[in-house]
Amino acid sequence: MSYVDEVMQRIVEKNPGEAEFHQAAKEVLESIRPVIEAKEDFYRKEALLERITEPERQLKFRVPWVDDKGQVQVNTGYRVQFNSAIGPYKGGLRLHPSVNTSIIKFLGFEQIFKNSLTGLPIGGGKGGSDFDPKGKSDREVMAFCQSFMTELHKYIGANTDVPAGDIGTGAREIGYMYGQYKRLTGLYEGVLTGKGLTYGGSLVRTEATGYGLLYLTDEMLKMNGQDIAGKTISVSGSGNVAIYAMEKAYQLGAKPVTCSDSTGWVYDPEGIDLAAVKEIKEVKRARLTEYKNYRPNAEYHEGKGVWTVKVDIALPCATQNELDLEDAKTLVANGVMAVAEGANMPSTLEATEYFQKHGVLFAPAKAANAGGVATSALEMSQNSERLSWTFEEVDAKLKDIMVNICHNMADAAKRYGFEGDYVKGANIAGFEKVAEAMIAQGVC
Ligand code: NDP
Ligand code: 2IT
Repeated sequence: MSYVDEVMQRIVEKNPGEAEFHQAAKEVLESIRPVIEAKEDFYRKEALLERITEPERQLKFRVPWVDDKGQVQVNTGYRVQFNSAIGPYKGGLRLHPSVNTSIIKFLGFEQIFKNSLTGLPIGGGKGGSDFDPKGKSDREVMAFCQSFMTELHKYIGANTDVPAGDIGTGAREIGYMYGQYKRLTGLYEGVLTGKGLTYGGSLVRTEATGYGLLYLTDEMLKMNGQDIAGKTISVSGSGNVAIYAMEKAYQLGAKPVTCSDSTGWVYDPEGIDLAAVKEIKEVKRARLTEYKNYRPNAEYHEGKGVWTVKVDIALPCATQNELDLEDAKTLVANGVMAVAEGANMPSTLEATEYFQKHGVLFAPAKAANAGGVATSALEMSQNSERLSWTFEEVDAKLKDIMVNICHNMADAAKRYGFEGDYVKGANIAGFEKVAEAMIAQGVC
């Protein structure tokens, strides 16, 4: 059996029931197969694939807190420190009831290659909890965050592991966690990113993932002789990534016509009213059902459905496996020309293959959404030098990074004879740097 197949089989056996982790590992291992097979004996002897798919450390801990009724609640906290070959562990904290070991491991594994693609010195990690911030009071969220950090602070630091936001973790949660870290350690350091601007945050970090997604999409279209201006876009989600993806889409002359949350979705043929979505989601923390109050002529539907709308470009920005084979078939039948993933692993493997077989330009998550973590790394740089850069400076760096990622993924695919296969290209380019660093550092 080939080394890649052998390791894939071992991953499934050693990590039973971890479907999301298997899926993420399979995509990466299949993509880098040509790199491994070119030097199979060498990689096998180094056990490089066994090492890179085994987290350096996995933490799982109890998070007790008291709700507004005086009832004690218990959640599970996670931090997977996956790979530190090229820098301190870096990656977000997801707060969502679905969080489990498999989800945190898939996210941490993806983060290794994404962070490598940014060209910045950051390793891969991820964490979170099955705590659901939805419907909780600010005091309850603070109680949870303080308890979560009371355990987590022992394992993180500005030079060891730097968490950030993800689903359910925004500026409010990062603030509460930062305060608790500072209180417990006495350190005022860049241990978290996505901080508020008054205490070490970076301009553009809030917008970075969505803006970066559009910078990369724009460049991918240009590389293929197309222009983003005038295109219609379907977006899923209405959180941090979705909102700033829509904002940059408008700035580039495109028109987003859909967005969604876990209860329903909106189709607004005139273009999504971004100010309304910001108010509903960022200020009121409410449901998209309210969108009708702002735009009576827009359609609101319960459940799932953004991928049924005819558009030129689809940007999944909600969660993993939200776009399956049936959705891909509908999008292709409706003439979609490009898909770029704002969320992590939003397309199933079958959907991804279908897009690629049907000539759709497809930018995988680890390239397309790397702008968030890249700007987090820029926040770390500013914290280290105790200076803050202007909006224009950070935005220009972000754009540069996304354009570079776009060309690197295209070039790596071409080098191995898979021109236009950006999934292979992104995985290969991300892998090469980490593998070289791991080998140079010996058996560790
Ligand atoms: P937010 O919590 O701000 O928003 C998430 C959005 O997705 C909400 O609209 C939410 O709806 C929806 N959503 C989440 N889970 C589900 C689900 N199971 N089913 C349906 N809808 C769901 O998170 P972000 O915008 O930060 O993250 C979105 C995606 O982008 C995630 O995959 C994340 O890992 C990825 N990402 C985020 C980065 C960042 O910097 N924030 C960087 C790179 C990637 P509802 O509110 O109803 O739950
Ligand atoms: O998935 C991701 O890249 C993030 N949630 C952002 C991580 C970070 O450290 O900014």
